[in-house]
Amino acid sequence: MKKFIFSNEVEQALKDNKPVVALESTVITHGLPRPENLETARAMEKAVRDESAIPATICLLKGEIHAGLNNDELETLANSVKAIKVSRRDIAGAILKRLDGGTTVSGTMTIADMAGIKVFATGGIGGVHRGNHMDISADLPTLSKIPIIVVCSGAKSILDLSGTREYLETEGVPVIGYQTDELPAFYSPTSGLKVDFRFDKLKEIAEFAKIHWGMGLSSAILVTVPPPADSSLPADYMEEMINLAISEAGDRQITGAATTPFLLDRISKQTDQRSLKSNMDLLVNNAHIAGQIAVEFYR
Ligand code: PSU
Ligand code: MN
Repeated sequence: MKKFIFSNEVEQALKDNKPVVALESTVITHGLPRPENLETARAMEKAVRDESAIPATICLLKGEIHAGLNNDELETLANSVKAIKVSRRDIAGAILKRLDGGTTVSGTMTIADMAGIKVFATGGIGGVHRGNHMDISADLPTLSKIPIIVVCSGAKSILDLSGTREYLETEGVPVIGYQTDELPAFYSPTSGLKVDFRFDKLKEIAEFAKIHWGMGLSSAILVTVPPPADSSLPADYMEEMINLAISEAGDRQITGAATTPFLLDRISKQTDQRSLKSNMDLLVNNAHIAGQIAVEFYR
């Protein structure tokens, strides 16, 4: 296995058993437009630091795996027009072909696990797509295999949320609500679906993970956090916007890995960028919560 390139502070924190939070990078390369992508990536790193944890943004640069980026590297990634979207199946190919890559939730979890990181923040996980039920994100089977706390705002409402919820149940991935009884639907705090357990204190979430993994269970723990109230959007309005975008994707025959980035871009345009603002705010909020959970976990 090729060695990773760690930032100095990530390497030191891992050695000293200090709290580290992994951050994904598909959101930087494919999920957000420029320049908001770099702005958000920096804001997420700052949010983790504000909670006294160390951010480890994970990506590939010229075929080398990075965990923790300096300013120049983050900028290079954010401006890389040729960066590919790297899910777990793509890591070896990106190494061999010396590519730049933004890692998805499944790609980031795979690398974070090799590095020994236990907490990870993202916006939303991939899931079961509507319409094509064979289009299931690699994020889901990866969540069933890798023991890491994944802090997110649920899965995007562009997905079949109840199908996604069922998949997580089948695969034994606990779905926790932080201060909510309901699975958030990314831009909206509500989805009509229940979480498995609600916890109001982050300390309880860290304890939950220790008990779960202490029994030898090796799945991830999905911690879902509602989007911040001041920029969240009503579920029925978003449903309308999403249906529009999905029908356009169908007309244009967008499929496979291109589907999620296409839908996000369309929805942002249709909502006058209100969905973009909501997306950015919830990413930063989730990074704060993940930083606090990491601190609790390593206490
Ligand atoms: N959710 C977002 N923005 C994103 C993604 C999800 O708000 O950019 C990315 C994540 O990296 C996730 C990936 O892992 O999309 C899922 O892609 P797919 O559906 O092709 O598996
Ligand atoms: Mn897919």
